[in-house]
Amino acid sequence: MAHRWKNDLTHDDVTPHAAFLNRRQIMVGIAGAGLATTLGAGQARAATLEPDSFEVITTYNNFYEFGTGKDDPAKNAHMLTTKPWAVTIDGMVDNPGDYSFEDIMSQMTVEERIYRFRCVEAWSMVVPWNGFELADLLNMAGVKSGAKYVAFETLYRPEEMPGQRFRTLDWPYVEGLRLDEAMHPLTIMATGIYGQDIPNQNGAPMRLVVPWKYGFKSIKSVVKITLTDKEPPTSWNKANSREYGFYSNVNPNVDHPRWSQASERTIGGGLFARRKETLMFNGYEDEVASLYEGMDLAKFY
Ligand SMILES: Nc1nc2c(c(=O)[nH]1)N[C@H]1C(S)=C(S)[C@@H](COP(=O)(O)O)O[C@H]1N2
Ligand SMILES: [Mo]
Repeated sequence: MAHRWKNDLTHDDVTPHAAFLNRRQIMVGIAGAGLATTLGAGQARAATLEPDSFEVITTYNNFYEFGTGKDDPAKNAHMLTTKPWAVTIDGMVDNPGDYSFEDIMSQMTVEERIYRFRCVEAWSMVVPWNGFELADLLNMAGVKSGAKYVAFETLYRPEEMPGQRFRTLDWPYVEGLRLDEAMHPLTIMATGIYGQDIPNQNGAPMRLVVPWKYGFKSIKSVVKITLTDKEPPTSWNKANSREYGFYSNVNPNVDHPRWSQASERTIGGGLFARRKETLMFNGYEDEVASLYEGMDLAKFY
């Protein structure tokens, strides 16, 4: 069974990104000194991951609401106002309603999660998120028995999101998870990077992060969460169902129709960044493979 990541960090422990390199060396040092056994498995593994810089994570983005270029979100996302912000939680829940960002944050425990992040376009980075487990938010709303899926929706506000004036995608951006995927302890709602509020271009004020799935599942700037008994539509599947399925688990053995998924280009490594082999479930196989036991992963891509 998947472990719950025991992390003693709270928002008070946040590390300014300028100091992060230092701390990263400490973390690697701990692992090297053999003390990793006193940490949870996830943390021990995190200690060997090298996060990308704040600069890289916040300037190389996919956020089509602000344009399709990788540098468009960093240029345009300042137009987005994120205060006030509310998330509607509805459908098969005991306590449906509009929850303000502040109300949610007052009830959630924020911790740091250093995760691999793998885009379906075959690039990847390692990101130090701050966030809370989605399960905690869903439990706050009270999931009714019979609910099987969770649907998510991004803000629709073309005045502030210039990309929404073009029909690149059918707006608003929507995503979905099976309920057990949504409840998995690795699935988080991220509200920060490097201990800072999450920048608009990365999905402020709150975005999903599902580290074993291709990046497009990690929907940004969420305004609506709906519990349902039917598999919800998802944006990239609607745009091209042959190329993008509902599950979209990272899988080096199932190629995209137009390119291989066996390896990935690491962003932020500079000129000498080498391609690295893509890992099954993006390296989270021990934690999540049981969710898909007996499923044909080539069919349910
Ligand atoms: N609303 C919304 N969410 C989105 C996207 C988007 O265009 N719109 N792009 C997705 C894709 S393809 C990726 S790879 C990640 C990128 O997240 P990052 O820019 O924080 O690295 O966000 C995902 N979430
Ligand atoms: Mo992506």
